[in-house]
Amino acid sequence: MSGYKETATHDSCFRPGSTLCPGCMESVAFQNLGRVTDNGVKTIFTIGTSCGEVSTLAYPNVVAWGRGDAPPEMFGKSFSIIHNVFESAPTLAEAVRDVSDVLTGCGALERPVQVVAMSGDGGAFAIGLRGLLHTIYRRSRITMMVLVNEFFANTGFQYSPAATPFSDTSTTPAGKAIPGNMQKPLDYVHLAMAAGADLVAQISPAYGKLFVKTMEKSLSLKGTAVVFVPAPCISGWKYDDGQTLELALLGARCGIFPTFVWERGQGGSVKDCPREATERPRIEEFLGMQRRFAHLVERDRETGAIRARAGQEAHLENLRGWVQENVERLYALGELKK
Ligand SMILES: Cc1ncc(C[n+]2csc(CCOP(=O)(O)OP(=O)(O)O)c2C)c(N)n1
Ligand code: SF4
Repeated sequence: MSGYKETATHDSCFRPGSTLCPGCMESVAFQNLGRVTDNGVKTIFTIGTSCGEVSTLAYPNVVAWGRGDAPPEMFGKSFSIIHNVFESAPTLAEAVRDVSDVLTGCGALERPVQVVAMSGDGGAFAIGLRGLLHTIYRRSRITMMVLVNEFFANTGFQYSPAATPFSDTSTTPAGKAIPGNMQKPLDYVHLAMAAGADLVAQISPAYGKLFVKTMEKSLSLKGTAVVFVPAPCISGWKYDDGQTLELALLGARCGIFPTFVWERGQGGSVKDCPREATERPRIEEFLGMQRRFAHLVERDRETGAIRARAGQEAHLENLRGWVQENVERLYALGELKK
């Protein structure tokens, strides 16, 4: 594995020209992953329909992938990216892995390749959950990166099973009838561990070094690695320009999506998010920056502090309870070795 500084000098295969919203966290994830995969091994990506796909690969108008001027004969620099239906990125990656291993085995391919599947959380946790779990269960040697923006974003910000409780989505509209999304998020970290992944992480590219290190480790494994990437979405979370990284760090530190890295056989840990609620930033700070929670919290005109709106106190307390449960569960999962 190369050091962070060295990786920063690699050629990213994600380049200018995408139509992702300015400030979308997905472009930061793609930039970093693009550099990590410039490691001398041919890369094959599969990408399910999602913002990350429709905004980077709408041939011939938008093609935001490509690595420098490397000629095709530079096998280690080359990569392929296969667009597929939105629920099937892991299944297709598994098929690519099997075919390429056979081709390498019989000498038709010069060297082994690395395979990375990418999808949104709607694709991974709703329609594609069965495919994702079976690919992990079969221990396929792929890295899966799930971009968790908590919506089906590119089709109109519908609720996904990763949506934070009480968030306003187009299918759980906050109003008189309901206070936004009333489901607790799916425990996807635990599911990936239970299905048999060798590495499971929840990490934002806002933690640059750890993100790169986790991706490098994922690519080096013999089994399945699953990296969940919390992805603040400026259009759906509705925050001001320039706040993407701040929200990514705050969301991790206050316990909404704590940073967590776990390896089978070694266990894991939660980073930068203390178990005690009093030692973490208040969740109100995170909620108050986003208009998807505007029905839940407001800024006190006198003190400037973010607080529950009148009548929403019980919902905020309920959310606080889920956050504590979430943090404690990840601490407990970190203790598991297998
Ligand atoms: C079988 C099927 N149903 C519906 C769609 C329409 N569709 C395309 S992408 C998408 C949502 C993708 O959501 P997610 O995976 O979370 O990615 P995001 O758009 O949030 O990046 C939907 C519903 C489709 N392409 N195929
Ligand atoms: S809608 Fe959200 S996830 Fe999609 S490109 Fe815009 S910021 Fe990114």
